[in-house]
Amino acid sequence: MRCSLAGISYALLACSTTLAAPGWSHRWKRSKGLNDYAKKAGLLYFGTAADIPSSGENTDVAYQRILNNTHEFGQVTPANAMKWDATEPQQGDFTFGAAEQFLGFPTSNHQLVRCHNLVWHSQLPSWVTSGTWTNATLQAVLKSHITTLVQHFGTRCYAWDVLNEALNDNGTLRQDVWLNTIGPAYIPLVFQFAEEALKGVKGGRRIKFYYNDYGIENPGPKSAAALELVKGVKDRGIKIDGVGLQSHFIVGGTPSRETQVQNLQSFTAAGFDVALTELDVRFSNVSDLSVGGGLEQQSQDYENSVAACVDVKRCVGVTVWDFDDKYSWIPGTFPGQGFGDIWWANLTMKPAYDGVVAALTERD
Ligand code: 9MR
Repeated sequence: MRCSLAGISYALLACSTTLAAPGWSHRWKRSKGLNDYAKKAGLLYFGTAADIPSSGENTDVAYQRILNNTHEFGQVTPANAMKWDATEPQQGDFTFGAAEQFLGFPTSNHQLVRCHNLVWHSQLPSWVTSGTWTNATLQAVLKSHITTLVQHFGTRCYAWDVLNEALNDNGTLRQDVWLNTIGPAYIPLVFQFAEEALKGVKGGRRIKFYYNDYGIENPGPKSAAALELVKGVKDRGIKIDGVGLQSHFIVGGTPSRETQVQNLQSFTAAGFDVALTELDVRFSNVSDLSVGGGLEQQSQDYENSVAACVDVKRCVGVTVWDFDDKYSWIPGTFPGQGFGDIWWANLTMKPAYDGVVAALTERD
């Protein structure tokens, strides 16, 4: 089948063959959702990122209805609201308004929150990237930021992505302000600062600390380097609980279920939890969805990824990086690519939604 797309509503017409596939007509009658199926399959949650409050999602009633439906999502991740530029735009001037707005609903709704993130090379305010730092002054900046955020949000965070994307694709450490100023020692240090901050958080030891990265879903140099990185922290006796595999995939280019299982097990065998933290499967050419294999292949790619998590004992959950195309980060970052989510922009489900359900209900 070929879906030539000029826009979303046209996409639905063009792809009606697939949308009429078995399962589609029953979706409206379902009382259960992805989080229900995930828990039944042994996962802790099925979750999504949401870009509240900056994207307009918070005023989109139809979007909110799905986001807040705990049958679908038992976990949420703030796509931007807790990042450094949002939380410490000026040195020592902490602003939690956006993050608090994000947290409003999940808190009352008992959805777990994967807090994202404490240390990253991107979305840093210019006072960090253009500052004149010594090793000691930059360590003090890191310690202040990490301590303040960990203690402010406390156990409202089920988990923290303490460190995000510290590796290059070849497995070497990424050159950024942290590495260039402090050296590789910054890595155990940021986890140490996060652990020390827990002394000020009642019940804080239960907050899970993660290293989170993309391109580590296949065995290879980057995945091996991520394993060494997390082992290096753990071997120093510093708290680190898990590895987040972002899982930003391309239709037809997604690693197989077996490959993902084998790769996930390399981390769990070393004593780490794992989670798929930012899953999406994008089309490389939005004007021709047959490239890569079409909607059926996208569904299969989602199914393989979620099934891999179900297959691995310490894979705790799967988070999609927003659930519908309307708010996807993909077209902005990869022009001409997109439609990577499990709902279309008009909030109807794609075959990919059924792929996720199939993975979660395989053993029923
Ligand atoms: O979804 C986020 C998008 O709104 C931001 O513009 C972008 C800036 O880098 O970050 C996106 O989220 C990223 C996440 O924090 C880390 N992994 C990759 C995600 C997609 O770029």
